[in-house]
Amino acid sequence: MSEADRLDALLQETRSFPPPAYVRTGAIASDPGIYRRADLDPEGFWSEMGTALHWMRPWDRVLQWDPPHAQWFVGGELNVAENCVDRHCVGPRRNKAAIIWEGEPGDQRVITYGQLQRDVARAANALRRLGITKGDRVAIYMGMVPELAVAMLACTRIGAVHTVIFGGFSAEALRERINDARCRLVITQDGAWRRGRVVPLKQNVEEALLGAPSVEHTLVYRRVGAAAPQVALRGEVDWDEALAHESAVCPPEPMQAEDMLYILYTSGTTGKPKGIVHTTGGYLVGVATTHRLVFDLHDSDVYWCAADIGWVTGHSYIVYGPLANGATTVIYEGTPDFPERDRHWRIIERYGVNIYYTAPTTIRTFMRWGPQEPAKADLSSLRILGSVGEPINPEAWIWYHENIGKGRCAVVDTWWQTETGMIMITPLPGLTTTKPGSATHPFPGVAAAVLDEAGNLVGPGAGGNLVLTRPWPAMMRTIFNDDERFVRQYWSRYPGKYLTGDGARVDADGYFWLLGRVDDVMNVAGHRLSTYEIESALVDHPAVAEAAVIGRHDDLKGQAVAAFVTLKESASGDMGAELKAHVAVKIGPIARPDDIFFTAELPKTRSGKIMRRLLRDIAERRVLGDTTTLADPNVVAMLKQQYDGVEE
Ligand code: 7RM
Repeated sequence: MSEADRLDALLQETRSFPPPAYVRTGAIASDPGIYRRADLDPEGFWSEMGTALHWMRPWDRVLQWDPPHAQWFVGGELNVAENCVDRHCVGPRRNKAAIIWEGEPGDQRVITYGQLQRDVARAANALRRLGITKGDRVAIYMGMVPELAVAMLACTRIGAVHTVIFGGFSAEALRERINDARCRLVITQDGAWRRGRVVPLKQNVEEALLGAPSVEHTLVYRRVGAAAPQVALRGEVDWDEALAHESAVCPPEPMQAEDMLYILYTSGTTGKPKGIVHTTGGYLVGVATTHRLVFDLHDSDVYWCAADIGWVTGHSYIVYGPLANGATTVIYEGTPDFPERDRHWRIIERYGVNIYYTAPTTIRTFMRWGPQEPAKADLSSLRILGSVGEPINPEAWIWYHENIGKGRCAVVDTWWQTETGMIMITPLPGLTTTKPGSATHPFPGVAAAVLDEAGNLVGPGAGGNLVLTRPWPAMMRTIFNDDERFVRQYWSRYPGKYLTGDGARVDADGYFWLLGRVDDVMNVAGHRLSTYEIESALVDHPAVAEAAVIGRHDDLKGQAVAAFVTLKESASGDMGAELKAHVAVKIGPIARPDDIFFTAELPKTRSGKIMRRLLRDIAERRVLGDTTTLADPNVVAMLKQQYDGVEE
C-alpha cells in the first residue's frame, strides 16, 4: 500500500467506541465541561491543577509568557522527591506499594512509599558525599531496576540535574551525552539482564569515560554480579555500601519552579542529539495531571507503563507522574518474550494490573505472536489500555481492544513528545468516544492546530503541520546550551506557535489523526533515531565513502532502517553484515540497519544535500516524487532500477 493509500484508509475509518460503561461510571474526569472551562481560562485551569502538589512556597504568577520562553508557577518553590515520595508517607499511603518490580529472571520486589522514602534519602546523602550539589549534572546509565527510579529521585531531592541515558546506547553515544551535559557523576550498574544475557553497562561506562574528563566519580549498583565483565571505574563507589552508611534523613532542597529538573537527549534531523531541558514545577503539574486524568487513576489501581525509563515515556509515566499521584507503578526489567511470549500477560495477571500502557510496535509484535498468548492469562483486571510512540494503525488498535481489553476497556492513544514532556492529544477514558487510529482531542488546556505551509488552518481532512498554539506547563524550556537552536527549530516556522514536526489531519468531527514525522527523524520500534547519527556511524567505517539513511515503512516496527551506502573505491568483499554490526556498536542495536544498499552515487541537490525523500520513494517502491532539484536525475533513475531489480 502506498503512503497516500494508507492515509486515505486511515481517514475512512468509521468505527467509533463510546466510553465503556464501567469506565464512565466513577471516572475521575466525568464532566465534559472540563474542556470548555480549561479553554476559557487555561491559566486558571493549570493553577487549579497546581494545587494538587505540595508547595514549599506558593507561586506568585501562574504563567509568564515571553514567546517562545515560558515560566510557569513563577516564584513557587517545591521539591520533586518530596512530592513523589515524602508527602505520601504521612498518611495511609505510607505502606502502599509505590513500586512493584519484577526482574527478568523472575525475582520480585515490592517497595512501599515508606521504604522508597528511606532509599531516596540515603541515595541523596550518598550523592552529597560525592560532592554533588544543586545544579550539577549526573548521568544515569542503568537498566530497569528500582534503583534507577531511586537515583532519579535522589538527584531531584538535592537539586542535581539528571540525564538518563537509555541502557541500549553504546559507549560512544553515552560519552557524547556525558560530555555535552558535562556530568560530574555517572550512576550505573554492573550489567543488565536482557533475554537471559548480560548487557555490559559498566564496561560501556569504562569505555565512555576514556573521553569524558568531567566525570569524577561513578556509583555502581550490583545487579548481575559474577555474570558481568569485572572492570574498575574512575572514582568508583558501590551503591549498596554507600547507601548503607548514610542516614535516611535528608531534607529536600527547596527548588524554584523554573529550576532545571532534567535533561533528556533526543535525536534531531541534523546535528548532534539535542539536550531537551525540563524544569521543576510546570513539568510535575503537567505529568501528574495528565497521568491522573488520561489513565483515570484511582487510588487502588495497579498501573503499568511498559516503556523504558531511558525514554521520556518512562520519565513522565513510570516515575514522575505516577509517584506524584501516589500510584502503584509496575517496573519490569526484561523483554516481553522472556522466557515465553506471554510474559506481559502473566505480569498483568500476577499483580492485577488495571492500567497498561505500551507502544504500537509492541502491540504489532503481540499480533504477530498470536491471540493464544494473551488468552493464556487472566486479564480481567484491566480497565484502561494506553498507546504511545507512533501512530497506531486501526488494525492494531482493534486487536488491542479485543484481545487484550476483551472489548471492555477504554483505549487511549496518547500523542506527545520528549519536548512536550506530557501527553498533549488524547482521549479522556470516561468522556471521549474514540475512533481507532485517532488520538482524538487536545487535553484540556492544550491548544493544537494543523496549518498549511502559509500558516493557514487547513480544512477538515486535509493534511498539514501539527502545531501547538498555547504554552503548557510541561513544555521544554530550551535545548541545553543551545537556546538559539531551540528558537530556530521549534518556534521560527510559525512565530509564537510550537512546531511539532509531525504531520496531522483533523476530520470533520474535530478528531486529530497523526501522520508521522514530516522530517527525516526515524521512529524505529518506538525509538526515535536520527538519520544523521546512523549516517555518521556508517561513514565512520573505513570502507564507507558516503551514506544516506532513511526510515522505510515496516508493518512491525513502524519504520525500518534502510541505508544507501557508497563504498570507497578500495573497498571490497561483502560489507553488508560488517556495516550493520558497526552501527550496532557505534550507536546501539536499535539503530542497526535492516537493509543496506550499495550504490555508486547518492541523489543530491545542487547545493549538495542528499534527497532522502527520493530514497524513501525508492525503498517503498513508489513512483518518484519531484526530481527537478536533483543535481543529476540519472543517479536516482539508476538507483531505482537497481533497487527494484535486487529485491523481491
Ligand atoms: C512520547 C514519545 C515523539 C514522536 C512524535 C510522533 C510520535 C508519539 C504518538 C506519535 C502518533 C501517537 N516521545 N508519536 N506518540 N505519533 N500517535 N500517539 O514518543 O520524543 O520519543 O517521540 O513520536 O512522531 O513527534 S518521542
